[in-house]
Amino acid sequence: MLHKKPARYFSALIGFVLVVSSNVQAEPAAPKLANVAILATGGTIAGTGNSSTATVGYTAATVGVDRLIQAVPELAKVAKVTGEQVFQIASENMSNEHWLTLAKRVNVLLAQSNVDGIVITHGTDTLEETAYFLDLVVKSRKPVVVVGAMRPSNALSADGPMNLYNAVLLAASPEAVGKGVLVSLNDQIHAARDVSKTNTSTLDSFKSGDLGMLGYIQGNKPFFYHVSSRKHTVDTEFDIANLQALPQVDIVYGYANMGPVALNAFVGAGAKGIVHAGVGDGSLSNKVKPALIAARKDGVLIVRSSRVGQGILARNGEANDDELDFVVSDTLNPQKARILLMLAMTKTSDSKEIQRMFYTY
Ligand code: DAS
Repeated sequence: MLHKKPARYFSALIGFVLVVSSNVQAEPAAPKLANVAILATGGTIAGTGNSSTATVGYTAATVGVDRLIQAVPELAKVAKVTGEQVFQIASENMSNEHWLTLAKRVNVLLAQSNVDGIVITHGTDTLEETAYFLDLVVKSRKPVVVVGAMRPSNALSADGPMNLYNAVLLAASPEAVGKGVLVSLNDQIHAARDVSKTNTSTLDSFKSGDLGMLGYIQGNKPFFYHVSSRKHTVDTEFDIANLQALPQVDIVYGYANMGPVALNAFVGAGAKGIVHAGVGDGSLSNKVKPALIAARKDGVLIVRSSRVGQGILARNGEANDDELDFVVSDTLNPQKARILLMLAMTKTSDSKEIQRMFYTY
């Protein structure tokens, strides 16, 4: 009888183990984190003030990319990040050469299978310009997010750490793939084409005006409500891979009593294109119009834009663009019209072709 008992107990034990093991769920494997490369260029997000309440009059571009990353250990929960100090400048000093270097580096990294997205930390002063330039020349659908801060890194309630966290989270998210270059500050997601810095110092400075932002970042997730209707990244005709320089394009600012001096100085200094940031719907004063016509006759490309900042610049509205052979900027502000005109001129000098580009990007 005894020898039968062990067999009975043994089969019961086997049964028990089988029941338990079938109910024990294997720990779900931790989700694979995306690889996000952080390219640092300087700016306030890397700035320091001489006190925690100094939100103006601080020094930009003093904190290196490794310290920016160390300051936000939570980044490790949303992505596997690497850091690279591409520049360390206040962004008012950003140049065409910086843009070409940065864009080429971005395209090299995005072509690598071990890079899933890129975050660029940047000063806020020209952030919208760098973002739009990249929007036109990055040749990948992988997310590229440009981020800055309105307060220096050591300020009370500095916005940089959370902006950086959100930017990395966004760059690591599948929802951001194929959306073009994005700008994220203040829990918001903006398209590079339409966002501008609209306030000299407040946290909500970056806005997309009438055309609207794309969405929010909330509770560690991006929420998109719109997509840009204009072509960008892999769908553009621009390629800077072998470009060593961009054509010289300058902006003349419109105001009451404006004269032709600035315009003539730019043309005299070799500008190949002029963006006229006119009053209202791009109106041309009687003092400036002859100089613009003369510049056009000398082969300088002229784009009529507006200092107003919102709205469509109507072709043949305030000037007979067909007769004058001018281009209009559509809804691009002057600083972004300059960027598109520079890239357009790497492809053609035909004003009708360039006008098509302003209605495409
Ligand atoms: N000088 C500003 C710049 O680097 C500081 C900033 O706002 O980022 O753009």
